[in-house]
Amino acid sequence: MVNVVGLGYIGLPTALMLASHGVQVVGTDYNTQLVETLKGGKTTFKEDGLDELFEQAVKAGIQFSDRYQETDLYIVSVPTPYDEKSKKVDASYVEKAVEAVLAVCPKGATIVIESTISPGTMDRHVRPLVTEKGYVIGKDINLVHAPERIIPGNMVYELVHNSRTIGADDREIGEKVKEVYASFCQGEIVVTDIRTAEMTKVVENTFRDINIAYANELAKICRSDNMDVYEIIRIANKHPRVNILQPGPGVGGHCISVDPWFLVGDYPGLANIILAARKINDSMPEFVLERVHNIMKERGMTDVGRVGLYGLTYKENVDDMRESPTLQMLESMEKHLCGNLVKVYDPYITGDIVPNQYHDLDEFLENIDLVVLMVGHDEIKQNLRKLAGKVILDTRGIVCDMADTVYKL
Ligand code: SAJ
Repeated sequence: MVNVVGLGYIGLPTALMLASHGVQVVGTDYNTQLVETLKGGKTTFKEDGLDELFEQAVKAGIQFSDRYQETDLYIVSVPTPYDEKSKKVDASYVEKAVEAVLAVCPKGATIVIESTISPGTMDRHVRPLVTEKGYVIGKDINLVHAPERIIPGNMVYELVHNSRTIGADDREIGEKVKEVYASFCQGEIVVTDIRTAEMTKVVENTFRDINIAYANELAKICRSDNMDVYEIIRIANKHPRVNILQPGPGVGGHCISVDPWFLVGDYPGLANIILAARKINDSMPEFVLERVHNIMKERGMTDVGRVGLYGLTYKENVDDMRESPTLQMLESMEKHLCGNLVKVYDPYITGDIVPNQYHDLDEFLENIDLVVLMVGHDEIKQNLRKLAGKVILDTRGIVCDMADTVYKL
């Protein structure tokens, strides 16, 4: 039996996937409300294919509990934020989860950490917890790091088809854990050591952050000299060895905007491009705000209350608002004392999160003159005609219209 600890964005789909492929699974989370929701037959976030997977897993007998189970294999998937001050990984959730597991697990158990951790986290934060209990690592308890790679919006597909990394002290244990993942994973599963697995995961997300920062810097350069950054990236990407990502209003989510900080925190003075990229991406919400200000000035608009932000989530077609550029922009607006005036709408956010939030696209559009497209949800892509007559600031490059009412980043 596998006890999956932490039933969030990664733990839940992983638990469901294992269960629906014949593995006996108990999913544990200390959030009793979340466990009750799952027991009541409902998933806790929206994701393509997740409800279907949930149904299959329930049929296969998955169980949910707020208790840690006594078993021989644990998969820990809890948040790893970064410490605001030191920029280093905040491993406290991982530590608490491992402590809870160690309190119940039998000797010989394997603890797999799936959460993203910076290189050396296992050595500094996890191994001491095991040895303090008097256990010998590799004999009484085995430690493994198997970072996930799935992208929100396409998680279910990627769980099955992506390649995976398994980091283990001991090759044999690595191979055993590989077998468990191979129950559903059709991609290549590479077995390596723990530190390599830790570093590889952080390196992957940092690569994407740097690439997006390059696109964002190009957007600023092109804006300053009246060039079309989208057209330039489109043409440059026809080169067989060039693949520049897209500029946007900032980098959100709990991965790409967080993981590079681990390297900055752990290797100050060495992580220079990485730090610069973080700063560029973090500057984007303020850059969009400046664009709004300039467009309003150019068009003689004075009422911030007629400005609407479309999209609250950190990216398209997900309901996740963590580190969302829109929320960062609203924070900036608050500093300029206009944060509570602007109107906001997102089809994925049903609760009331910010002031002047609408829950109907038509009603939202009726009440604004300038719409800032912060997120390219399919909903707006399918309803672009509804924007007729509005001034549009498109931060996602989704509007092809060349009218003089359409502004790009
Ligand atoms: N973004 C851009 N321009 C782009 C692509 C993305 O501005 O061209 C923005 C998005 O709008 C969003 C942010 O970047 O705000 C991050 O979104 P994302 O879709 O690039 O990535 P995440 O954070 O949803 O998921 C990433 C993925 N990592 C990589 O692609 C290297 C995923 O595979 C990881 O599993 C995930 O992080 C994670 O959990 O670590």
